[in-house]
Amino acid sequence: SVPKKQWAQVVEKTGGPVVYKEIDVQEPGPDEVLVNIKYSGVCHTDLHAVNGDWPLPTKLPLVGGHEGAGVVVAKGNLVEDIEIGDHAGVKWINGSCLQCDFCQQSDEPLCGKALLSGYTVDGSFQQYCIAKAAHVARLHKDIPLDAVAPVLCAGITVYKGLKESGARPGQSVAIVGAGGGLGSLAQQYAKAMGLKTIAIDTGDEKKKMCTEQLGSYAFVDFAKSQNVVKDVQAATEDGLGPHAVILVAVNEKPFQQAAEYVRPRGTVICIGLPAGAYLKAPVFESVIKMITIRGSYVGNRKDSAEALEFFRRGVIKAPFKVVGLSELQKVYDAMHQGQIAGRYVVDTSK
Ligand code: 8ID
Ligand code: ZN
Repeated sequence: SVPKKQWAQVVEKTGGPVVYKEIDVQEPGPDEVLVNIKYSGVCHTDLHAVNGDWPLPTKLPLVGGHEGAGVVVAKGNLVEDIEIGDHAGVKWINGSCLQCDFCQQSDEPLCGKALLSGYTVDGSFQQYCIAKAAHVARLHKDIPLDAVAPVLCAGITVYKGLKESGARPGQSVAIVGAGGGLGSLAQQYAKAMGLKTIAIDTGDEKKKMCTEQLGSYAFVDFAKSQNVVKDVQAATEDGLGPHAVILVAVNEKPFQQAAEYVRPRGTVICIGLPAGAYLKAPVFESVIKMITIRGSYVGNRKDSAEALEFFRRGVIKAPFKVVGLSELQKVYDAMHQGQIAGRYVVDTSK
């Protein structure tokens, strides 16, 4: 049976810190499910939410988290296609109207009424989380709930971004911010899609992870390199630059550089959301190289199911570390310092 009280990490004021405390368990509405979250990944978006980095206010008090994997324990009376006991994932898109132009074309992330887990509605840094049944990710029971958690945002987002890039098997993709959560999964999805990856990030731990564990054939250390643009181009076979660039760094600088090193006809995909940042590209080179620069925002329900299926097949393996939910603030501190290689996952029972 579902308890009345539960442990959660609560943002009481923008800027933090998060407060670990007991709060009430909510009841699902008619079109909602209640998921007993077992594990949740910690995304840099959660830290942006704590810090109020973006021009979009969060609810307050707020329970963050949007990579929540667990078990359905209650459901509303309109929910027919998911059963109590099923495994489910709470994603960034908690719900959407399902009626607007965008929802009708399965661009649900663009829905003006989209509910955002851990941002405009309470998310997965609690033991019992509500999500709209239409959007909750269905997880096969043979999928481990700890390892799959990061796929629920990071995996879906980079898989979608790679599709949006139009890169084809055999081509090369630069992953900028490769040592972080999204970046580590991006290398695995790219590899599974037959792409070659150049990892860009900093430090020996991330270099080792990217080249020895995640399959990148080259690593450019942005802090050590004298000229990132030249080094990235030099890392491609013919020196003309990668066919696509996936920007998942939390820093404005690489958003200013990517158009310079991407290959002619290439595509720059912007995913990272550094506070107050602007895109900048030289008009001359952008025009004569015929480059494309586009934004990519999570994924729709089908992208999500596809990204999860790659994971279920065992072709996506990215490192993660598990700590108790009670230790979330420590994870944020390490993330702020750029010290996390891969992803942290919190165990809501501790
Ligand atoms: O749908 C979306 N567009 C979406 C979905 C999910 C997350 C966007 N995001 C955004 C987050 O809000 C965040 O801004 O993507 C960004 C990356 O999230 P993350 O992967 O969870 O962050 P992380 O684990 O902290 O990794 C960031 C990496 O960037 C590197 C850091 O060293 C770190 O490994 N980095 C930085 I900061 N500056 C860099 C630079 N100049 C850099 N790497 C290369 N060059
Ligand atoms: Zn996220």
